[in-house]
Amino acid sequence: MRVWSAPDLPALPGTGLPVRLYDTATASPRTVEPGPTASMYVCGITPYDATHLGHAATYLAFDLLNRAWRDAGHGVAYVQNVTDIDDPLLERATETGENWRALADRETELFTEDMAWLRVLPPDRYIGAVEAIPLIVSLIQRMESSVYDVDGDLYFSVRSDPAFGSVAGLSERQMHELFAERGGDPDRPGKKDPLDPVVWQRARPGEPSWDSPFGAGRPGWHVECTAIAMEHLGVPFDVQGGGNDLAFPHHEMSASHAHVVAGSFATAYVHAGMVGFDGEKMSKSLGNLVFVSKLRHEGVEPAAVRLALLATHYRADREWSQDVLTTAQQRMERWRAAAAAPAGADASRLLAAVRERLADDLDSPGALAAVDEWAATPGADPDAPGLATRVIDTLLGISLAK
Ligand code: 5CA
Ligand code: ZN
Repeated sequence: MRVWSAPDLPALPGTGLPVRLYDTATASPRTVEPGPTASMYVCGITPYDATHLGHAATYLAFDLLNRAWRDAGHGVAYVQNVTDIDDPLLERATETGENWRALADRETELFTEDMAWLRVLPPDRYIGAVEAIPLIVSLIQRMESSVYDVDGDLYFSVRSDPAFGSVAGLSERQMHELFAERGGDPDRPGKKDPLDPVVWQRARPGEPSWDSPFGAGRPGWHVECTAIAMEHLGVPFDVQGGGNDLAFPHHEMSASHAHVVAGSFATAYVHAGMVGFDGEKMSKSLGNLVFVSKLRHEGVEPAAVRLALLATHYRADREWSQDVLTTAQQRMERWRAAAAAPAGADASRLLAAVRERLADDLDSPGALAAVDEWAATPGADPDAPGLATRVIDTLLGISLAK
């Protein structure tokens, strides 16, 4: 897939701190200690509708991590997928009469434009499920005795992985509820365990399919991310990321698929909170979406959208509203005024404070408060506005230039 262009990262003096992240699997904050190259896999979109502010918030969270790791002196190997073949995409294409491939291409293109507009650092590898089918097929072959056939569909036996359940840490009851809610088929007769997910779905009439040693069909969802992450990062890699709606079943299943062939998957599982609107999770099925492209076309500044989303900690569920945006716009004007002044308060203290806040589980509200304080403090240092502008740009991705 074609990736979007990277924003500039102005150089900063010194280096950032090791980053502590809250890991869902251990239910605790821990310092992830990557090697020279930190590696992260962030689940990409299912391209059947435009990027909404919930998607944007999740990708911004991992953009902060990417920036913090680079600032700490690491290279970053960043892989993202596009789920360009899956039930919701085919259902939408059928509803609207559009070709599924055309729909996926159009929405993927829109997403990349939205990400570039928001100054999100692009992944190094941006891989569609369809182009990954050969990888997925060979992974399923390596899963051997963990995979079984139900009327031509291949399922993964969750009980073949002794570590199954270790990512999301949920009770059996919670797992059953979420599996049914999020695309699973617990009641299908012939399955060994109600939680077993499909890894290869045989061809259905009217649906696209690809040849494989298991017959014509298409890949399951979880195995897509396992295959792409294993091929393009190798295991273990440092961080598996996404919104908290992916912890179970998606990240649990993806990890289990990898466990049975390679013994490991990600070192830490990091999850962003859900963005809501009108009191509900922003979701395609609820139809309560605020699209990034709509704000973009209305002439809203990307810096204000970033600032609005970063004003809340990435792990917190939150509500989007016009007020949240207005508050961010006012804040940005205060920052702009301070950055345009001929002199200001010592910005090396600001740099240290922003680094310290980001290293603490990407505490963006704390980092923003440090900028507020800098902007409100008078000072005589002529280098301060320039350095502060670079700190805000490189570490927070917010360009104060109009
Ligand atoms: N293609 C799969 C992942 S492999 C998928 O979940 N696609 S998605 O388009 O539904 O979501 C893309 C990303 O946005 C996921 O990380 C998801 O957790 C996140 N996301 C979806 N809705 C919201 C929301 N309302 N708030 C925050 N993040 C969200
Ligand atoms: Zn995924």
